Amino acid sequence: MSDIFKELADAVMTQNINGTVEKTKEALANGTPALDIIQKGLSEGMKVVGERFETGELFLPQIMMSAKAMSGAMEILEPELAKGDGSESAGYCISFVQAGDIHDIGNRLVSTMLGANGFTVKVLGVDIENEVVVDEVKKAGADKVLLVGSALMTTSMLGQKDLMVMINEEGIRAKVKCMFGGAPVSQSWIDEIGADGTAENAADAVVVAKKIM
Ligand code: HCB
Repeated sequence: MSDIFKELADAVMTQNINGTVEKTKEALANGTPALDIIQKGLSEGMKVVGERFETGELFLPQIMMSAKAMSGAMEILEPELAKGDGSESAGYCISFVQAGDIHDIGNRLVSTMLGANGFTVKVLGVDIENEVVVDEVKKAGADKVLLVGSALMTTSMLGQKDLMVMINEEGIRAKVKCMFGGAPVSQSWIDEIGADGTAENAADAVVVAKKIM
């Protein structure tokens, strides 16, 4: 890992809120692409934070501080990521985090990247019940709608399976493409629930979204 990416990851890992923002500004000023700052730096730090939480080395208040550090950096990076490529509309998306789940950092990132790559994105936010998603699909004027759902917990991930059932029962499956992601989501889960795709990160999400739409 290059020095700047290591420094960004370290700043998140050590809950250094101001340091994360400063390092992000420094990296941008040096010409580092915003997406690299996130994927090669900040997200790597966040991965370690998650692992240390799991092994009991870090506790919830520390994760909250790391999340605050990353969110602070994202406020600077989102306008950079949102600078679109001027492409024609790639389609309409509804983006949300499953009910019971408030992890929004990854979902925000994916939504911003889709917006920057020609998609019109309606962001519903966190802790969204499946009924709300289905209502939004019905309300959408578009012929085809891409659902961009995130779940960061094994518990909230189960809501994705229920959503697929509901979409089929409501008779709207033909107009909906379903891309689900988040740390516990795997391709085998996507196959099991009959969704259309998943993505490891925000850049990959754009590629998958364009492919399945
Ligand atoms: Co949270 N938490 N957390 N947490 N948290 C996780 C998710 C655990 C895995 C940590 C662990 O145990 N190792 C764990 C879940 C375990 C499980 O279910 N198996 C966990 C837990 C247990 C909890 C609480 C229950 C803790 C408690 O209260 N005791 C609680 C739950 C609250 C709730 O949701 N009801 C909780 C709370 C928190 C916060 C508030 C402190 C904070 C969230 C702040 C926020 O989001 N505003 C937090 C954080 C930060 C994490 C970790 C450390 C990082 C998540 C993150 O932001 N990653 C996470 C550990 C981990 O994920 N391994 C931990 C960085 C982003 C950029 O990555 O994976 O979200 P991402 O998104 C990627 C990728 O998945 C993909 O692209 C994104 C961008 O690259 N993607 C998609 C995402 N969505 C997509 C959709 C698509 O269609 C396509 C691709």
